[in-house]
Amino acid sequence: MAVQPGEAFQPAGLFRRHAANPILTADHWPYPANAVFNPAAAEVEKETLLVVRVEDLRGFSHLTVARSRNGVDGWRIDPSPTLLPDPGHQEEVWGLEDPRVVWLAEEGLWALTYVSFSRGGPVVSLAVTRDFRRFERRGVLVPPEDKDAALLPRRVGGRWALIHRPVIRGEAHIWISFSEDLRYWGDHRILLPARPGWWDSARVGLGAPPIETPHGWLLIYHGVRVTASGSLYRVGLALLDLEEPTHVLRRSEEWVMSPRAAYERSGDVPGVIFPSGAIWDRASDELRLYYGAGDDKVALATARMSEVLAYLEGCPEAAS
Ligand code: BMA
Repeated sequence: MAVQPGEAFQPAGLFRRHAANPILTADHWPYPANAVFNPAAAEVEKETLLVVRVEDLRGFSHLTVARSRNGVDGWRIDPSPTLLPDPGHQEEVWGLEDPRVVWLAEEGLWALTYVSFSRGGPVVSLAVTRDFRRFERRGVLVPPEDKDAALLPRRVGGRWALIHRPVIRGEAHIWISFSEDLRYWGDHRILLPARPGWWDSARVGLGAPPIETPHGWLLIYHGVRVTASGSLYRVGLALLDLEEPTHVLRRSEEWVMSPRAAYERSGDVPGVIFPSGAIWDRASDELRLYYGAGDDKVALATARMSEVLAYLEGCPEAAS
């Protein structure tokens, strides 16, 4: 297979950019939009469903669903916004951003965590849905500033777990919190800290929701370094213990994806790869990673889950 632009530069060689990238842009949209990016991803009725962040021409975001049989092309996009900010919810005044979606088997519901942009700063909100048409808002989970959140799809030790990224004293680490009822959250602790001096020194944040594998919960996260020309968003990996998810088993020292392709180095915010959804096809071993590129397009990279897990097993243990 021909090497895609930037392919040769990916450490570990785990993720391959899809030849059809970028797979969705504002030009595909059925109504005027500035940018489409940072989508949640789910497999629904044998189709790939993306909940895409759409930025309108005022600079506010909302969420719109796109469906495809193969997850690459032939997208059927809702003709109008699927989930708009609700004026009845003060925290949504400046829009809805960066959704993640998880199937909660116990509840028989999809849980959509997204960033509501409030006057007090960004916060994480939860909405649940059965059909991606009607949504029930469950409100804000923890106080601002908070972003980059997803639930674990099942209880661990009898409790729900939320992985999220508050900013406290200017520090932006990935945290984990627990709840009996998906409403009141506690036992907050740092899970994956930003690493001073490293490629992920300025900020880290959860990318796709954690994936349960035989080796542990796979975390795909973004790490940021601030450079003379702005922030550089790259992708790293970690593995959490299945029943004690506060325990980080492994963390990649190197990034596994970095903005190299032209569509990642251009856009409204050049130099950003922002993974937000992943689908693992257990039968074929394929892991599909959906990400925002340059804050205005949706792109796709694929990997073999067996290779990702073998790579992580070779990574050092990480103190949590
Ligand atoms: C983060 C979020 C993302 C965005 C990224 C890069 O803080 O706001 O929506 O993709 O910055 O600009």
